[in-house]
Amino acid sequence: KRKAPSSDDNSNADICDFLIELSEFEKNVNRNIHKYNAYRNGAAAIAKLSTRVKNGQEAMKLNGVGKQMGLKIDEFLATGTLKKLTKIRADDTSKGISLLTRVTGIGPAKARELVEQGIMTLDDMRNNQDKLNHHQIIGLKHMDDFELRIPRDEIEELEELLLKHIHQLDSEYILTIAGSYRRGAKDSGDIDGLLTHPNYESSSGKKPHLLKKVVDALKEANLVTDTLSLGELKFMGVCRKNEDGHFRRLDLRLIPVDQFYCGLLYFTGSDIFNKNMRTKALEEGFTLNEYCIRPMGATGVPGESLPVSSEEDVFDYVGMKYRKPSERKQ
Ligand code: DCP
Ligand code: MG
Ligand code: MN
Repeated sequence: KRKAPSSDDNSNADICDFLIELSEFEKNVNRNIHKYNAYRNGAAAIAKLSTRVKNGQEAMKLNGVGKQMGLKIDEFLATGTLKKLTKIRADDTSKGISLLTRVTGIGPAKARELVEQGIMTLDDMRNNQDKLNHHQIIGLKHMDDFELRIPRDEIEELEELLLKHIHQLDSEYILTIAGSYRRGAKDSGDIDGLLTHPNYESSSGKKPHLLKKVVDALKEANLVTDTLSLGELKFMGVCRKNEDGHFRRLDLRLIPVDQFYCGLLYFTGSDIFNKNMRTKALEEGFTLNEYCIRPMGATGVPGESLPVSSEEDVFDYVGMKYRKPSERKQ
């Protein structure tokens, strides 16, 4: 599950926290993605301030904070709470949906469906596993572990172990751990592994065995303990460094070599950085995604993918100065 951005070490952490709580409510209970984004953008704008917000009026000067949010900030500053949140927190349906969506594999729709059948607690779920699919059962089983952050040094150890077993299989595989880890984070929510192989190009057609072989070998080595889903190009599952370790969420993506650097750029993130870079690319007449970068023709139809042999190449095309992974927060 994607975690809400951490709001600690900012002078308006309490305000950001209540905005994030409202955003989660909009996403999970109301399924209103616009309001979800609005609250998140508001929280992000306020988190950047270096001084304490004095009132709603002041907050409304920020891009992303509107009248309604300004009024809520005033109520919060005056009373220390928010009537709307108090109500949400006391509502059984909201409480149930918020709890159930913490399980990986359970989205807002499934959570509501379960809550409407009277399944409101984790124990209710444990007693009704016939209503869950394999992904959801594993998500429930490891919920506590999956909510823990993964320390950087553990990912370093796992990287070495994964590489060892993958190279025993075929020394030509290339594995890179992307995501927040590659950006230098001190801890991560999950492990995002990118896998490629010099013999595998986007023109060479499907090579389904390339990923499955790796997953099978990692299972054999007891590093991978569960599969949540496995496609030709994407594995979502669970790994563990040894029998005493926590269970960790591991994603592996198989990427053709010629698309590797666009994939690496995308899966290194952050998501906000990606959004900004895509916007810049569009302004410069390119369309950029996790696979390739293409020039936009005059008719708005993208042309052939451009050759890319490093992340720097993509920065060059879109006219941005290269930024190291650690400089890609936004
Ligand atoms: N990504 C994106 N847009 C999304 C989801 C993901 O651009 N909506 C990209 C950028 C992310 C990367 O994929 O950095 C990996 O996704 P994660 O959800 O694993 O995010 P992070 O690795 O950045 O953070 P975390 O430590 O929470 O895993
Ligand atoms: Mg990640
Ligand atoms: Mn991930």
